[in-house]
Amino acid sequence: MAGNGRGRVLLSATGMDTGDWLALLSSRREAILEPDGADDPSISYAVAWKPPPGLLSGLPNLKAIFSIGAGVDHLIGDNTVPPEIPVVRVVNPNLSQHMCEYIVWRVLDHHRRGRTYRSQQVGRNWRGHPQPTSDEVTVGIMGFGELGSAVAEKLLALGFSVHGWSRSLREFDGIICHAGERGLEPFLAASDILVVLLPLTAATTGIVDHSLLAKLKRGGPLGGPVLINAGRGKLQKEADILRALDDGTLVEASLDVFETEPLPESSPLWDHPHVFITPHAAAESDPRFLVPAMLDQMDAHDRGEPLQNLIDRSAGY
Ligand code: NDP
Ligand code: OXD
Repeated sequence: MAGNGRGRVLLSATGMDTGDWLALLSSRREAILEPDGADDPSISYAVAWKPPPGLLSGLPNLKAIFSIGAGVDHLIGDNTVPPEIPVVRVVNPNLSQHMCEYIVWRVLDHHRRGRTYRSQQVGRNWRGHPQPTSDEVTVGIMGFGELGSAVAEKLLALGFSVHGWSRSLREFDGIICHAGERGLEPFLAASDILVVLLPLTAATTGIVDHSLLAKLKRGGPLGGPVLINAGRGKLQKEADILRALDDGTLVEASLDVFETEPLPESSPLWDHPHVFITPHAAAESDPRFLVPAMLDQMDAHDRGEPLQNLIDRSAGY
């Protein structure tokens, strides 16, 4: 145990700047930055993003793992993470706000013909196009959880029709909800813009393929279906997305996540005129908002209170 009688926190974050995370964690608890702390019996909690395999199984008194992201595929995919240790994921208004901003930005850009007008500007071309209203456009949100439902609320307020798809059937005012395999086809058939906010699990890997895209609504007011993926890159098959864009199955795509990240320079997605790319930047975890919430949970757990936002290992998210 640390000097004040409370367990230490181990921070392990691959591919990220850890300075602010460590400083904020250290403001209320003793915190150690990996590679220090391996096998340390004084560590009670780990705060982790893509930790090195084996690290978390070596901590004899670990009480809980806090994922630095909402997605936990970085932990679930590592079979050295001890199955009996609870995993807390990020559910936070700041993260939801960032994701809402990203999705609303991309939906409106596709809806208001951003690509067409940007390319016209290059040619100094003064030409207007018919503009549907938002209520003529249906946005289908695939993955209707914390982020999907927050996004749905913003899109509804803008007047879009919204459908949601999840594993279990949800109820949400103003939204047509679908669930499971049986609900997938009607959900896709209603969607002009498909927003993917699913977690990456065994059941969702590669789900966004050509056959799925071919089931999206045809003949809608945007000239064809649009894809926005801010969930995980391995949900999508990029070769299929390119084929769908080239054969007219899709008209445009906004992609924030990729099968391989960073997106390799050789990827044809970079040059595709109908693809808009951001570098997994839709909703970054901001330690100023997330660390205090993690520390509060650690304190509450030490007092014997239950942890919030635990993942379901068997479902994989
Ligand atoms: P949640 O767990 O709250 O929601 C996940 C949703 O997906 C739920 O509605 C769930 O159904 C549904 N779902 C899961 N598996 C299936 C399935 N097999 N079939 C149908 N529906 C399924 O997650 P969040 O909303 O918090 O986050 C979603 C994902 O967003 C994260 O896992 C992460 O990958 C990604 N993300 C990306 C970021 C970025 O910057 N690009 C930032 C943050 C998150 P049910 O409601 O029945 O459980
Ligand atoms: C997350 C992410 O899962 O940033 O939170 O991708």
